[in-house]
Amino acid sequence: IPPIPAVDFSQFGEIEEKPMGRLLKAGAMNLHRSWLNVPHVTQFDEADITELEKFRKSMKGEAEKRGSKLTPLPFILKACAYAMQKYPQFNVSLHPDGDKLIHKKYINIGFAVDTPDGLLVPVVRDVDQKSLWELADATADLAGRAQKKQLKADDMKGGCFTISSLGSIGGTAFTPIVNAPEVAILGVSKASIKPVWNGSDFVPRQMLPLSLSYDHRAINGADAARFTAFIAAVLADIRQILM
Ligand code: CAO
Repeated sequence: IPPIPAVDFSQFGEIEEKPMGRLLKAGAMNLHRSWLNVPHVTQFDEADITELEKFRKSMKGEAEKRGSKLTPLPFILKACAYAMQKYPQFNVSLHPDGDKLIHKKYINIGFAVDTPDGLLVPVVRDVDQKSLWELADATADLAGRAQKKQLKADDMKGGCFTISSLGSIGGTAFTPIVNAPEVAILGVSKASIKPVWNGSDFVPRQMLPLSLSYDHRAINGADAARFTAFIAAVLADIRQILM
């Protein structure tokens, strides 16, 4: 790759050099490695979370009693785990020899946590076997420990898939970088009320933007479209997980 030429910026104005921290450097290396190795494609979709949000808000009192915080994230984790069961081609890694796919029989999902020192991706284990309360508590615990620099190396290992949620910040869509050797990552942007045509009228619905980036060596575009639409459908009616 042709290197970006060095520039002496001080000739244009005052500058200050600050060393990059260990976490920032490690993150930069991982992202660069993925970016260069993985042929990325991003699939966009929207989930109608109007009913989900009504249910989540109705559980606020119960959450407070339990000392839990029920954000959309546990629901998204659960929907992704369910989609990975239905579409196991998303729960694979490419074997380094390039001849095989390694299929995983467990569903561990990482989620990106923004910290003052850089990005951390703790992993929630066996998401398919955990209740929404357990997922709410596990994500709060991991995110809290990430902020306090208290994560252990094992807390960040063994992920099969990653969720990057910028929903509490804003934006309508983005193209996340696959957390290789995983083969897909779901970006979540801020939900907003939109007019949606129901066949006879425009009705106000709360829509959650989804951006699924995937490794096109392991996953084809039609499967990515089905997988993302399936996550959207599950979030639109979370009762489907019981079926
Ligand atoms: N749309 C609208 N509102 C949302 C939302 C969404 N998609 N997702 C969360 N919110 C709301 C929450 O419901 C909460 O509001 P209430 O208190 O009224 O319920 C508020 O935003 C704050 O949520 P939170 O940030 O405390 O919790 P979270 O579970 O949504 O996210 C975490 C936790 C750790 C993922 C988040 O704090 C974080 O660090 N996000 C940044 C991740 C990141 O940097 N990704 C980029 C990586 S580079 O690819």
